[in-house]
Amino acid sequence: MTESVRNPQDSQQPSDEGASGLSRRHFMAAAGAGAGAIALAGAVAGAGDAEAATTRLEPGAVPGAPGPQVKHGAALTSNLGVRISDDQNTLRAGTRGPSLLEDPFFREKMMHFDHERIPERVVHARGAGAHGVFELHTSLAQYTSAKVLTQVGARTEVFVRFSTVNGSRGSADTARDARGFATKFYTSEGIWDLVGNNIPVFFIQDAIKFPDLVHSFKPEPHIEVPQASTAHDTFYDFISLTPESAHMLMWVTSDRGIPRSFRMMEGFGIHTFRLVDASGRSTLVKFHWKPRLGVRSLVWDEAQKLGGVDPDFHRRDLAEAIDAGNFPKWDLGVQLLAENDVDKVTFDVLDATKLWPEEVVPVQLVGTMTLNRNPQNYFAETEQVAFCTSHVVPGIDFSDDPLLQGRNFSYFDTQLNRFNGPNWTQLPVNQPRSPVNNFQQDGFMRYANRPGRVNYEPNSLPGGTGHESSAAAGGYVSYAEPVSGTKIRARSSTFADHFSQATLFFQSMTEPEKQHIIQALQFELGHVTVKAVQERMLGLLANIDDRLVREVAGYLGLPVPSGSPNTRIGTAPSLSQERISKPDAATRKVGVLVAEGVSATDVAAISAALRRARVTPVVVGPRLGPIPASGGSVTATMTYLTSKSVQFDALFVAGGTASLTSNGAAVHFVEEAFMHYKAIGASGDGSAVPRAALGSLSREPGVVVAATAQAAAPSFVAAVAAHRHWSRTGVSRIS
Ligand code: HDD
Repeated sequence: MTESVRNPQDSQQPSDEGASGLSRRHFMAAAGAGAGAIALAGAVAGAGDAEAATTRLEPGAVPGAPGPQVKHGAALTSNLGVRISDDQNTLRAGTRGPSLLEDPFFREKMMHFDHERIPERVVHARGAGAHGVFELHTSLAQYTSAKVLTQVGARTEVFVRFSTVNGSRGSADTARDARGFATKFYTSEGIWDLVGNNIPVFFIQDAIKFPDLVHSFKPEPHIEVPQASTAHDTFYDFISLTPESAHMLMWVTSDRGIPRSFRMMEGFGIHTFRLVDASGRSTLVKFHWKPRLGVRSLVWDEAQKLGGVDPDFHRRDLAEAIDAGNFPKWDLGVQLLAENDVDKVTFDVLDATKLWPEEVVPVQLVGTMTLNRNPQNYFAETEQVAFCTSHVVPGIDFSDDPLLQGRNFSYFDTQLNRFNGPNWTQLPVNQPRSPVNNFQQDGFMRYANRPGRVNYEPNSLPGGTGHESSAAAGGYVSYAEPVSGTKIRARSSTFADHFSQATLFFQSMTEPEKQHIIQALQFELGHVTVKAVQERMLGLLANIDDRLVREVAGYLGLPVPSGSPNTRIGTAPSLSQERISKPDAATRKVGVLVAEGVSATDVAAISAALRRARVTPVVVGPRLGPIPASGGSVTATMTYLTSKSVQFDALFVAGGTASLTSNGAAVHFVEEAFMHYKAIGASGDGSAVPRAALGSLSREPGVVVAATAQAAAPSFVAAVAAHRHWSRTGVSRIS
């Protein structure tokens, strides 16, 4: 192809189809040709049958893995497969002359780079994902025809994406926020997306308020501040004027808003859905994910520091756990309510700001999800995965929850924005594992194209396949819900109680959990600069709990308004993560602090005891590599410079390290871990370090000291399993 250097003054600017010849059209044609093998696999095999023109992967391809269609050879090539002879220098007129516009390799590379980003998700931009499998152990055949919920023992492939809601893609994992918990089930009957959060209720009742809610919590638009934080005027202006948000506000300001790990969060489908059986009978359902590791959180000071020390804390934690074979597991639970029983509960089942207390409607566990494979390519899998609440399979249907109804529109729409067209269902991570067959065609980046002349239904010409399926043959039939009504913009009066469940939640917390909510609101409202907003927020809190509003108002230096909390609502212990989580040390990370002269025996003994409890010990030393020790040497993989206490669940100071008392960073490790209520262990003269850091407090709960590491190990592991030691008395003095 002949090319010429264009004069930059030339009025005819080089276009996409300009001088280089590497036009957009070429790329699309190339994508179509290169991908033909997968696109046609089903068509060729199944010509004339109902599976023609499917988008299934080639046999042997890793489902969801990036680019099974791209052959990666050893030689560098252009996207068109031309081998590259020099990837270090642009083509230029003489070694010191100007670059030539003709250079097709430079232009292709730069054009591609310039277009690398797709729009980040407007919410839930920052996330981490993993592949896994869901296995059903208890059939729900009595309620639904969905095979994923009825075929006991069937293993359904899943992809899960966890996320924060507020921050942009590069923000920190540990911000205070709800966490997204979205699961894509690749069922034998098509894709089912359960797009939930780690909190069982939502801020608003009607989807029409979602853009306002999101605008209010995102950075304020004039100077785009603050990032990934709700602690600012506009959010509380909106919340204080939106009393239906009171319940979710309690959850976000509780420990649930700062999880220790994605692996230690519950997940909730939130809305009421329907299970529909083969005869068309509907049962209302709420979906739950119960983590096998219990529900655990960070403390706020730690979460903030982690935002700087390790903004990737949660994403790293998930990937490392899976790499280490510590596959996180969740049990899938359902709460079932007969359609006729909706009047027997005190809340409206269509109101997403309400939960069904487990004490009222028990959760039945029906299956287990295991995440066992990390993505191979973040962009191809975690970024390109596209969830839609409207992705359901036969036997699962929607309720009339106005938030869910609005979501069913929004997710399709947002994927069009993210992928610039409707063909995102052909991306490997989004492809159903069941056959696809219809006459939709063309559009940006379509690569699985149907061969032949028939592209409509009904048809009779050769090559035209595709028939409708009855419910008995697996066709999706919507629940035949009788619907009638006056066209109206109004909410049911049964949506009006905004505070009872907020009070129920607060009252159900343990004392430390209550304190954390109070402190979180002191922090959040302490950042609000408009007094009227603070006052309105106090008015809202006054309707939740007397002590809550008193302590927050006192902190803000404002009068306590009167309210009328529903104190007779009682408690629901299932809402308290402290009450529902059993002690468990498994998969935690412990920093073992060493110095020159440390006892190698102690380091070996504590490391072995921790590993037996499935805890990962990490040796932290004054420098990396071998550290001379008494009885040999130990290897430090982190240092007092490259790590901070917040990266560990607990610390152990091995014997032979008394010299660390003069190492300010090491002493600070212990001081800070204590302030974050973490287990601290020490053996031999290593106990000098907690003494130097904590003084008389070194006898507080969760501080374990013994002559040898072997002697300290059982109590120390138990202290790690307790996760945090809230009954410490000296924490506020240190902080
Ligand atoms: Fe949403 C993303 C969860 C209400 C509109 N949402 C998104 C994700 C999760 C949730 C987990 C990220 C999915 C992923 O990892 O790709 N959203 C929820 C929950 C809600 C909720 C649990 C309340 C019960 N969302 C909600 C409403 C609307 C949206 C009311 C609009 C009417 N959500 C979106 C969106 C997003 C999204 C704009 C942004 C990126 C995306 O969809 O794929 O469409």
